[in-house]
Amino acid sequence: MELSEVVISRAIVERFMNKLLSNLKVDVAIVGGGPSGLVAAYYLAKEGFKVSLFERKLSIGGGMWGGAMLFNEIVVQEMGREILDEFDVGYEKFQEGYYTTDSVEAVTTIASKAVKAGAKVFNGVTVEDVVLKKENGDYRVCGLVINWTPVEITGMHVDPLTIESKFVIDATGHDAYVVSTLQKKAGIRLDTKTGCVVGEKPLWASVGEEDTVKNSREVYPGIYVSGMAANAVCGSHRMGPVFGGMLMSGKKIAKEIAERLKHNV
Ligand code: 48H
Ligand code: FE2
Repeated sequence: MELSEVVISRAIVERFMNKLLSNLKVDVAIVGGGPSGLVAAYYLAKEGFKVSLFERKLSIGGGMWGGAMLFNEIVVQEMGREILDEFDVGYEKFQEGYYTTDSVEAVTTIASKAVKAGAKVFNGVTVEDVVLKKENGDYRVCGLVINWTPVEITGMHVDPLTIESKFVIDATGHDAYVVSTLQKKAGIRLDTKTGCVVGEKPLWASVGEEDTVKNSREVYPGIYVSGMAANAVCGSHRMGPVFGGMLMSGKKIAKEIAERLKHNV
């Protein structure tokens, strides 16, 4: 069969436009395709909710690809082991309570499960802002402001598009980009001990890991933080290359958001 270049182009344009059109209004819009964002996407999509995930880079996986100092192995402690089992990620016991997994296997397996569960990933897309509106007298985050990453990189003055969502998850890692931008621009009070983005503390594996899960919550109406962004916003430690907390963080907020969506609260 003689291939038609026009058909190939039309197929891509039409399919992409349909995908984008059907994701302009979603239940949950996730910013960042690192481990916490991907795990949250999986559990929410599996429950049947409409989930889209926006990732600035071409690849999803965030800080998990490189293991530690490019040694592409990661450690998952007892806390995250149930998620490795649920996702069927292979791992080996190193010693009591410490498991290791190949970081490439972890990223590809978790990402594949999230996509197969129905989460739609838009890569190469940067979230530059949120939609903030007054509803019944109170402000609430109601969606995302998106643009192509190359537009951001080149600094071209091109206006963005918007996504409407019932909940937003800031899973942008150390920068906590979405919540930081919201606080800077809107001057609002976050649900943290200072009312602001408190900032990340130096490395302490145990405390950082426990806190990542505790801090994964709604910090302003309509917006949750997960993973490293949760510790950056709430002011706790980084933890180094141990990933149980990242995985459990995504699962925790997915469960909370799913309950709220089910009961419409
Ligand atoms: C679209 C964006 C934007 C934006 C950023 O950093 P991540 O892997 O995030 P987590 O929290 O799931 O995992 C953290 C983990 O990787 C880590 O860094 C650990 C455990 N560190 C410990 C330590 O001591 O250092 O992924 C965040 C993703 C990335 O892929 C970014 O490209 C993406 O979010 N992102 N996407 N719009 N504005 N900002
Ligand atoms: Fe990190």
